[in-house]
Amino acid sequence: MPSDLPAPAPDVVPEAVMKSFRSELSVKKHDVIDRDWAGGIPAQYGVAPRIRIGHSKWFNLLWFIPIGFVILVAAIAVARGLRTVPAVQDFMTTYPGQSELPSWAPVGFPAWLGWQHFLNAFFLIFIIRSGWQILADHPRLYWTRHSGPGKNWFRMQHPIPPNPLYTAKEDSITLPAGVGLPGRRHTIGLARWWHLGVDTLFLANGIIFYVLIFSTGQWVRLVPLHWDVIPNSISVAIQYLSMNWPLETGWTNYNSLQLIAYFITVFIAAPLALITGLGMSPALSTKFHWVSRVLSIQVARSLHFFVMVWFVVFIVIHVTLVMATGALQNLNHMFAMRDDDSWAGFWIFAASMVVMIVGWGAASPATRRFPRVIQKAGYALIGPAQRLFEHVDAKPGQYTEKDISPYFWHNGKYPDSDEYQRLRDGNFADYRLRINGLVDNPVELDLVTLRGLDHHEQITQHFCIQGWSGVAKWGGVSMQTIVDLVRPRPEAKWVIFYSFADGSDGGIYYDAQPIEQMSYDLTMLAYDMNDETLSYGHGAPLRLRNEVQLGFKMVKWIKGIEFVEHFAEVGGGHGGYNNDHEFFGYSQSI
Ligand SMILES: Nc1nc2c(c(=O)[nH]1)N[C@H]1C(S)=C(S)[C@@H](COP(=O)(O)O)O[C@H]1N2
Ligand SMILES: [Mo]
Repeated sequence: MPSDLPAPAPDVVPEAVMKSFRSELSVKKHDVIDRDWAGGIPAQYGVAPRIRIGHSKWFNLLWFIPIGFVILVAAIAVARGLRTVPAVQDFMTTYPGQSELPSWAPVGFPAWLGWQHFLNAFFLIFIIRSGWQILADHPRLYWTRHSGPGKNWFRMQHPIPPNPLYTAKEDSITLPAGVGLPGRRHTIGLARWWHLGVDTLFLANGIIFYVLIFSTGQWVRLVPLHWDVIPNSISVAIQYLSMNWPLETGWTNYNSLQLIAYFITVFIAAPLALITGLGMSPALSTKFHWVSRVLSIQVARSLHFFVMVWFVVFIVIHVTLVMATGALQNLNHMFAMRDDDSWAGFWIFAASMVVMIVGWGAASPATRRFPRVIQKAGYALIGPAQRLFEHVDAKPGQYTEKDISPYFWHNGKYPDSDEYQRLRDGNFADYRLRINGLVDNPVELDLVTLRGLDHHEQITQHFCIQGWSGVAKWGGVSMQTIVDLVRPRPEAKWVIFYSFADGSDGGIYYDAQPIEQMSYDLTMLAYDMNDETLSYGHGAPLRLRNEVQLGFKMVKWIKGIEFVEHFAEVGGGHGGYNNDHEFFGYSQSI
């Protein structure tokens, strides 16, 4: 208890009620990711990616390698055959592969375009790899917000086991450090800083790109302006596949297939990445309920995955064709801003490749050596947006009885202390919720008293940081009721929730939340779930709900609430157990 607190009148408040749970927090310092990472979580590799066909058949995507090869060989044979057909030859003469540009269209590429092209590629390395790491933390995709057994259409993991207390954390899989960023298992906290942090740079680069292409006329080379791009692109496809390639004229005008690929990348895939990314935000989904009813987090997440697939396939084909269709000339165009066969572009390209390879190789080891730096840098970049979205009060956000999910994942580390076991054995008759800190009326409340307070109910959607979701009905007490009861002092700015359960690494689980959010419509302490008493697995006897935040902030098995000036004075000082131990962040509206 901070010493500057005026002591409460001893005859009114027993000493024990003012006792803080802070002494039970871990003060371990985690400044590297080493063997003990996340409670010594062992590596687990899951299974090769597979997609569901029909009801319950699964297709291993590795089959695409031989199948794709056979299809390619067959397509080449077909294309070569087609080119001997007179009608096809006529068609290809009429549509040689290019749409005409307006006379004012710019020729060649300005230097800013070269820089933006490089930065774009550089940022994508980190965005895609950290995206894979995030996917590996919940290696399943769904089309419905009810992410339960039988609902996934994609998985890199075995079917969900029948064990009712199986957790999403147990379900996470390992990625090698050179593939995922930062690699290993359950490193989603750091992966998100990379993903969201570099996203802001990618977005800024993209906005500058849009402004510049539209103000310089370069846009005209990226947008199909005439319907003839369609027959022209078919013509180009036949030319590529028949191994008799079109004339390279990239300096003045792209071929139609190239144009369509660039158009999709710049004007469809990139904006869709942003929109579907934001579609996974708990705060925005709750606020823009009418959007998320249709485009649920899981639709957003699945589409986000397809955007990634598009980018990866695009990059592979793009780089292959750049190299195969006159590499020196093509590299001169984009890296040296000249249209000749000199080696100038190649050397600038080679230097940029060195930067990318070093960046690729260094990112994971550096993250594991300096995770706090990544946490800080990530927060500096995306934190402003995360804080901004926290202010959208979660109204209207509610669902109806028929939206309730049949399966609701469990997560976290279950309580195993004798103290908790004794309370549970006694049906929580001896349970007391201790609320203290910077309040005028510190209290201890038993469950009978809690159930006697104004009843609050809400049907809301849960967003776990790992990516699964579920809708449940929560019954309990609005946090506003608690605030009215204990009367926080003006200095109280943060509210700490303490659990009976330890975190993965020892020391009790806790989380800090801003006091404003305690007055939000959908912030509550729940003792019931789906009209039944809250189960052991879901946090009995009491858990937090705050629907503008991600799931890890909703402490289960709550034993105490403390109002404080700032979370920096509590535990490891980062605003929550997972922030202290697993490098998560404290504002988790996205
Ligand atoms: N005490 C405690 N509370 C916790 C956790 C935990 O590990 N310990 N995990 C959190 C996470 S990551 C999520 S997603 C939700 C999961 O709640 P559920 O098990 O009811 O689905 O609880 C949160 N509350
Ligand atoms: Mo979570």
